[in-house]
Amino acid sequence: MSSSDPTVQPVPASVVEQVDAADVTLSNPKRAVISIGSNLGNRLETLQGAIDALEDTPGLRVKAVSPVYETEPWGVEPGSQPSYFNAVVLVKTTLPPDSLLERGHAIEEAFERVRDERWGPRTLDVDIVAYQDVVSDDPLLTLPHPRAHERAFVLVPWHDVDPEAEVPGRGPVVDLLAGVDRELSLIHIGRRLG
Ligand code: A4P
Ligand code: MG
Repeated sequence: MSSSDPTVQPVPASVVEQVDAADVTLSNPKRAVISIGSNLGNRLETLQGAIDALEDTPGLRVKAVSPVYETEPWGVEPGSQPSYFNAVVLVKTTLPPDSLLERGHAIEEAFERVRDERWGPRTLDVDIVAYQDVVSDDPLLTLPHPRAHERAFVLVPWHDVDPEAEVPGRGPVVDLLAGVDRELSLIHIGRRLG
């Protein structure tokens, strides 16, 4: 990674602690699925930076990166926001779910994401789509992500990198895909990151 990379940042002390604590389980990493999205600034560069930052996370290995798709903003008035670039990243990690979320937030902050409105435009959104088979309705970290099963911009790239994937408690991604509106102008922009 180059020294000008904006993702170079100290790993939070709490994350380092968690990794140290998890040391004995390093041989037993957990699978997690992460969705990354950007609809402000240089979207492709931001997604690449997010992947680099994930790769630089202690206790985390990036196993696969999906193709990038250009997608219409979900949940807002059509035409009111720029389109998104979205991708899905499969990782293996010894970080527990809350530390993974914390790391995701730190990566968002490295890209100067401002949280002012829900579903507002953002330089970077990092969502934990799934963590092993964990099902939790904790509002701080709901697993699987409560809207992942109805979002083409998550299901399509996820299926690309893992055709056998299942959303815990919801069923196979391939079946869920049949029920989503693919019209979300999912444009495969023909770039591979990673
Ligand atoms: N949180 C709970 N569960 C999770 C999880 N599984 N992963 C909490 C990540 N965060 C989770 O999120 C608000 C809070 O959700 C976090 O503090 C965390 O504790 P946020 O990122 O601060 O705010 P947000 O993203 O605006 O809200 P929200 O409800 O998480 O929105 P989504 O579901 O993330 O949707 N359209 C397209 N085409 N592509 C996109 O990527 N993304 C969104 C954001 C909307 N429309 C989009 C896209
Ligand atoms: Mg989010």
